[in-house]
This record gives sequence, C-alpha cells and structure tokens, in this order.
Amino acid sequence: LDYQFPENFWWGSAASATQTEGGENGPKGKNIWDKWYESEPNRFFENIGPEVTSDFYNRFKEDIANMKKIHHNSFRLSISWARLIPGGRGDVNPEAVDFYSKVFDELIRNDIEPFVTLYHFDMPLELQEIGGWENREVTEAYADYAEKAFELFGDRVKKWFTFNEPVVPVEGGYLYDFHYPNIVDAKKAIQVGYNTMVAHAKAVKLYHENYDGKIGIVLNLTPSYPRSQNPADLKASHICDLFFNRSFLDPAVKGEYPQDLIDLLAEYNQLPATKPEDKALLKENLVDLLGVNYYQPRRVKARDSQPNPDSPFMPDWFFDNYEMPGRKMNPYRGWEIYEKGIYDIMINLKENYGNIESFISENGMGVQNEERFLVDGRIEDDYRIDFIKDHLKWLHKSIQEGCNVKGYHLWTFMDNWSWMNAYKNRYGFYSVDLKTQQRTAKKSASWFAEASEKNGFN
Ligand code: BGP
Repeated sequence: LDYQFPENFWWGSAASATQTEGGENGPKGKNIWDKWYESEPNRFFENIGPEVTSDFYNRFKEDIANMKKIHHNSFRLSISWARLIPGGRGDVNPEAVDFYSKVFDELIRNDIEPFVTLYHFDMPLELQEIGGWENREVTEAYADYAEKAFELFGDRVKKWFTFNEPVVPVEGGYLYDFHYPNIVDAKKAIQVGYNTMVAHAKAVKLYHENYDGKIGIVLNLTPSYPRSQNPADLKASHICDLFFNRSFLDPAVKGEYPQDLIDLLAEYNQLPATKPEDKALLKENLVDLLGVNYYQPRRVKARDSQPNPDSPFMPDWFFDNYEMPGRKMNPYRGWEIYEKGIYDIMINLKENYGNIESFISENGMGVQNEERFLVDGRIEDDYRIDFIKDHLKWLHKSIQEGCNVKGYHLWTFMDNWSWMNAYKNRYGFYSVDLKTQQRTAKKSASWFAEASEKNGFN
C-alpha cells in the first residue's frame, strides 16, 4: 500500500453526549444546552434543539453494530455530566450508570475501544447557576464527578479525556456569544479558561493516583499562519497562537503557561485569580495522551488600525483575521481546507512538546443539504473520501518523520445535532433520516472500512 499505517493504528470516529443521546431520553438533569434552547430557541438553526438528536440513548446497539461493520477499532464518546449526576454534585443517577455501562460493554464486546470524554461543552445547569467555570468551586465538583466516573467505569475504560476543546466554551460563552451564558467579558473568559485547566489537572491527578490507563485532553489546535514574515504579522500570529492554542496546550503538556502569555496578560491587568497550590498542581499532572481536533487553519495579520484603548480588552486587540487569496474552501460549508495543517501540528508537537503521544481525535467535512448527493438511497460523498485521504496522507508523512501519532478519528460517526448549527452541517459516515431515525452508510463509510481493515490505502 502507498500509505500503510503503523500496527494497531486507531481507526474510528468521535461523537458527544449532547449531540447524540437525546436530551429528552431517560432521566437526567438539565445542562446549559437544554436551558439555552428553552429560553432562546430562535438562536438555533431552524429552531431545533438537543431534545431528540440521533437517539443514541435507545439505538446504541444498532449504532455499535454499524461501527463494527465499518471496522472501527475505537470510538470516542462523552459522558453527560448532568445525566450521571443530575445536580452536577451529589447523587448519581442509577439509570445513567446502567446506560453507560451497557454502552461501554457493547463497544468492548465488539472489539471497539471506548475513548471517553468527561466534558464536551455541557455544564450541568445547577452548576452554571453558581457561575459555572467562573466559580472555583465548580473545579471541585468536576473533580468529584471525574472520580465517580473513574470509579464506575475505570475497569473498562482505559482512555480518558478530561475536556473536549476547552477553548470553545471560553470563546463561545465569554467572548463571542455563541454558547450559553452569552457573556462578553475577556477577564471572565480568562478566568474560565484558567479554572478549566485547574479542574483538568485535578482529574489527571486523581486518575494517575488510582488507575493505570491513560488520561489526556482533546484540543482543537488551529495553527495560526501569518499573512507575511513581517515582524508585525509574525507578532499577530504569535499572540493569536498564545491565546487560542498554547493557553491550553502548554499547561496540559508542559505543566505551565507560556511566559509571553503571562507577561501580556499582566501588562493589560488581565491575569486570572489563582491559588498558591495551582503551580505545582499543573506542573505535576501532565497528560499521557493528546487528542488533536483539526478542521481548518487560522490566517492572521497585524491589525490595520489601533484598537480603542477605552474599549474593553479583547484578544482581537492584537490581530486581525485574514482571508488568504487562493485558499481552498469547502464549497459545501465554507471553511478553508488546508490538509498540511495536520502535518504542521504534529511536527510542532514533536519538536516543541516532547513528541507526546497523540492522535487526530476529530477531523471532518461538514456539508449542507447533503441529500443532493443521494444516488439510489445512498449519499455518494466522494468529496469526503478525498478530504479524509488528503489529511491522512499528511498524517502518514508526519509519522514517517517520527511523530508519535497513534490514530485518526473522523467527526463523526453518524449525522448529529450540532450546537447552534443543529442539523445544518452533516459530517457522518452514516446519514440519519430524522423522521424515521433510519441510518444509512454513505460511500465514505465503505472507503473507511476498507482502509481500516487494510490499515492503509493507495
Ligand atoms: C467541533 C466540536 C464538535 C462538532 C464539530 C462540528 O468543534 O468538538 O462537537 O460540533 O466541531 O461543528 P459544526 O457542526 O459547528 O460544524
């Protein structure tokens, strides 16, 4: 084969609880998505919320059988905190224990290793009501939740992830108004990001003390490419990288924040509140494994004008986004496609982050109105096959050059509900008819099955 992957390469896909289980299925506490949808349904694409989604709660056996059919050897899903512990703190919901136990057992019975995320954007409502990640107490509640999850499922689950894309709730909930609680306040955003990493380190510590599997974090690493090599553009892209990548990558892998970031925040009086014990907590509790979500690069230039110094501080004071002429776009959704980004990320991890064990935990191509590609009942998504192949080729090259890359998971297994976008962009190997909940494999599913079976492709 032209592209042969190392033995035991992880072929699979990823999903999350809120996006697949169905918020109305089974008993559970409310999380911020239930709440936001109740209060502002019109903020969601076609007013569709997370009530039903793709009904994984009731159909997981069929879904896992479908995973098996396309030769998945691993699958990442998340536990819904508000399902397991409805109030965020306190009593465990026995039906949730039963549900997740059955799901993990079913995966294992099918030789599909469960990779489990503890937090995928879904703060229990009761904890949001006391401030969510702004409130340091929530880091304790999270550590208790993590400990409970390890205790309940740690015998079966050997790969854990504390957070999925922790920068997204910061951007969405506290900077740019696309997640609940829809606050725009950089100082709070920085506190939220910091407290998230404190919570993360507490969970890593608890895990390492008592269990022998691996624990990591999933980060959406978005390389920020400067418009030019001019010092002003380079500085803009460096600061952007500090805010959106390194503010999570460095503490997770190196146990400390980049000094440049600390200096910048200090200069603008934006440093978060910390506790004296935090430094050691972060330093001593490093991840074993890093999940990398990669969708698109960020193109950055120096700002054309100075920000108004009387306006509230924002990361955007230091850079502007830049539309590179001639860039390749996903014509069915609008994001840039830059396959080499995946290679650049891995080389960076090799050179600057001790070649930490990593894998692509999400990569995928969202397509609007995908029914237009239906032929005889099946979606002929050749564009997705090309997308996956082109990214895998660069990943393969990084492995050949010594990067410690263990796998590739597509976002996502079957079309699912996605946050504000609801069902606008379809990503799955399987399409889902939302009226009947019928699943149908797309062409990419067959391609992936073969690649996974042969552990490579031509
Ligand atoms: C990632 C998230 C996923 C998923 C994906 C696609 O950032 O981890 O949960 O939503 O993006 O996003 P969208 O549906 O907005 O295109």
